[in-house]
Amino acid sequence: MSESSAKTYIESAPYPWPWNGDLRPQNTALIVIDMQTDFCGKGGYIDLLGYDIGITRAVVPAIQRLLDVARDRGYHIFHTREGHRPDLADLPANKRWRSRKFNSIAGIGDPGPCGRVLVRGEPGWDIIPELAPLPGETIIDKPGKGSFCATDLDLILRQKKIDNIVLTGITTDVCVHTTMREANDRGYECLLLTDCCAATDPANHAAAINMVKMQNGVFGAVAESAALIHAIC
Ligand code: C5J
Repeated sequence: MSESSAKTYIESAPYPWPWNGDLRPQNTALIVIDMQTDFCGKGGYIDLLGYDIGITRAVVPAIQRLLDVARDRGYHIFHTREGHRPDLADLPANKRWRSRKFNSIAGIGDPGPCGRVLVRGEPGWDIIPELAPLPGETIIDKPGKGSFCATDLDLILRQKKIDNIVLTGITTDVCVHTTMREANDRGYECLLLTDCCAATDPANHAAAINMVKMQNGVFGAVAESAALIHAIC
């Protein structure tokens, strides 16, 4: 809704998004979650856990296309990185224990093929080159799955007067969903883009999408990126 008060809605489920039709670059952020080597690269954490990184990598072209359009139209762009301080002071003992228990090569904080797993500054922790942030885009470093926990994301969003959040990245059922739930509880209007997110298990991806749509959109709405691109171009 610009000065002219025109409303813009996206073809989405279970309702046309955003709820009030106020979709402007100024009040809308695109968040790209955890597109790091550790989650979609060879030798990264997810690869070491034995999951198929072909699934998490598959969303890269769709996110690239969306970023091109969102940048061109002047939308706020945020990127997140899951990772811990080099001294692991922010790594809960139970998170480390679980990561080691089910990963025979390297758990979180341990040396692996891409440096220490999920540790800030290590090669595996970095965002993949194809989706590298541009100067001026906001990067949120988070120790947890949600992007609001122990970060300044909420403060920055409120300073920029952002109401709407478009979620992309990996993984749908873990960091994307946790972030969406945290954002929704804080009053942000959320849209999850189904073709720009992936889970290590496709069934979990589908279930995570379904969960958003319950109760008339309990966490917001879902759409394909083409619907968003169509609406803002
Ligand atoms: C996980 C994430 N799956 N980015 N992190 O541990 O979803």
